[in-house]
Amino acid sequence: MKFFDEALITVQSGDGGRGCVSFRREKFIPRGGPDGGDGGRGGDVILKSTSQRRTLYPFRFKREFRAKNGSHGRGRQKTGKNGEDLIIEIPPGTLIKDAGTNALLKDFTQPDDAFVIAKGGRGGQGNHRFKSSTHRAPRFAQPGEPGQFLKLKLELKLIADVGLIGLPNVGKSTLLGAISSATPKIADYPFTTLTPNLGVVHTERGEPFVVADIPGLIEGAHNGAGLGIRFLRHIERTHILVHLIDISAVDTQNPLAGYETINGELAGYSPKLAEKPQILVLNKMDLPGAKQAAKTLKAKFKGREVISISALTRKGVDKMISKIVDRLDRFHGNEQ
Ligand SMILES: Nc1nc2c(ncn2[C@@H]2O[C@H](COP(=O)(O)OP(=O)(O)OP(=O)(O)O)[C@@H](O)[C@H]2O)c(=O)[nH]1
Ligand SMILES: [Mg+2]
Repeated sequence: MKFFDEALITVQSGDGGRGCVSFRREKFIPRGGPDGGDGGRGGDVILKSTSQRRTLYPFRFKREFRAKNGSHGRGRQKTGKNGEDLIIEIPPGTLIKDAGTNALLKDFTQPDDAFVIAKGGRGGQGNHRFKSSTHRAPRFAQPGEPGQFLKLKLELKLIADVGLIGLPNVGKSTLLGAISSATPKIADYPFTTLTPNLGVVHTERGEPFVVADIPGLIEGAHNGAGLGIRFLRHIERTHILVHLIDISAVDTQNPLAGYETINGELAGYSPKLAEKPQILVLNKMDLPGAKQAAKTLKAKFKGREVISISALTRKGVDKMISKIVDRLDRFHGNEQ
């Protein structure tokens, strides 16, 4: 199954209606003046972010979007009808780029934001507008302005505050399920998670925050190994990363190997992502031998704070949430 986080579409705003050339014809008024009405405005193409949408999946089936043209002007100074706008709904977190140049046109970081991506053409003026003392019977009118045609690339980057990273099978999805109402698939084999999951964590203090669980990373992911690193884009916008380590899978000969693999893959994807603050969390502390292994590992981290939890029994999980909230608070404090 593919997670639809990219799409190529074309949009076309409506053409303005033509202005009309017409002269009044009424009984007893032999030479009526010009009365051609203006053309209507072409419809705009509007992009709108809405929380109802979570992926770019609908764009798999529909890729061409056209707003309606304005109607032509008519006699008796009747203005043509404006073309209807076309509203395209997208999930929050979508970036809109010019498909040719890759230039960023709009970044939808919030829901319920609307943006006119292609403006409809103006309607042409009818001949009654061109009447003057020297030109009483203009036999011309303006054509409508054509609409705009654009090729767009839509790119979804989920909006989450916290990203869960780690090797496959370390318990990322179990943890997401334990702290939010999300119900990701959990199983005792690598690559259970194939697409990102989001969960909202409600805390006793402060705002709820959003956690993204992404597929596990393995060595060489940035060169395409395993599921690759394409899902890392969904944690690019997070403030902090929770680096989850399965204590029962730590190599006692080389305890930091897995941790370093993950950081190497992050760096291979983007230095900016590698520099994000990480909270280190040891999971599966309920398993036998975990305490001893944790001791060995902690010694390697040389005093760096490490939180021990069991996502399964929830032991230590509240403490971890509290640390996350502290970090997020600090982050928001720094931002101002
Ligand atoms: N004993 C124990 N088992 C756990 C704990 N957390 C997760 N597991 C088990 O570890 C296995 C993998 O858990 P997942 O949550 O699917 O791991 P993941 O990191 O999301 O894995 P991928 O999606 O494949 O990367 C499952 O069998 C879980 O039940 C824990 O704290 N203790
Ligand atoms: Mg998973």
